[in-house]
Amino acid sequence: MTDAPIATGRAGGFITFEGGEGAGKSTQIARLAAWLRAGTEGGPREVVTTREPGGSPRAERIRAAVLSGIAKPHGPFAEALLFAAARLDHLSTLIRPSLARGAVVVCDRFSDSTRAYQGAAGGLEPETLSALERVVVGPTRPDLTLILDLAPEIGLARARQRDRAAASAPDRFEAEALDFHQRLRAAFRAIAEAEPGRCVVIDAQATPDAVARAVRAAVAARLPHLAPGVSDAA
Ligand code: T5A
Repeated sequence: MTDAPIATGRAGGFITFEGGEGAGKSTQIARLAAWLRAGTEGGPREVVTTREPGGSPRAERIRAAVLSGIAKPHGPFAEALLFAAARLDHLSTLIRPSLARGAVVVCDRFSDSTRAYQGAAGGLEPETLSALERVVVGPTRPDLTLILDLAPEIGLARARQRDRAAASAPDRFEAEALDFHQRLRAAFRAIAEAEPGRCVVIDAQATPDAVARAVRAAVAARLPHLAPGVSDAA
């Protein structure tokens, strides 16, 4: 994979969050969106927060099926195809139209998750995933990817605590063994190392406030046209 150009000339921008289970992506996306919505001298900015798998009605139906584990017996290639089908719909119905009207799109997971989960941890060859990514994602690649890096033991403990509080069971991937999650962490770090122009690794073990500051600093440095006037605003 080649490194992506930053600040592609879009008025808005496409920002993705990646990382292992319970790394704090949802928490940080809500905080970043609030900061970005503060806008610039031109007034408040449109910020679209979304997630994968899902983000559009058809893709949410695929999400429910995949995370129930229904496709697991078919293997990682079948699962990658289902994530790709969800992504196709998400891109065409939400992400591309939002970017086209100048919004900032902040997405909880994107194609790096397929590379890490179905590729590095699941065993699918990188060439297969590159081909899939080329046809599904095409030119709509993220301007910035924030990789929340955390020891999987800590992330899984956070996710389990949250699941217990919500009385819900671990999903298809949370239920995988620890070595699967260790391969994921290594895979996300490798993606960041291979594409430093697009990716920033953030230490996700710090407090939510400290992580939020690091996220805002990365956005301000990489996509300065998106930074509100006061870069450390809450
Ligand atoms: N998947 C996805 C694939 O296999 N291939 C693909 O192509 C794609 C797109 C999606 C699953 O699908 C897989 C990956 C996933 O397994 P999901 O439900 O969306 O499933 O799960 P995740 O994306 O992993 O998200 P989680 O909801 O599990 O975790 P988050 O969003 O990273 O974490 P968050 O913010 O919910 O925080 C977890 C808990 O920790 C606390 C929060 O309050 C919360 O209780 N917390 C912190 N605690 C201490 N310190 C901090 N800094 C904290 N930040 C948050």
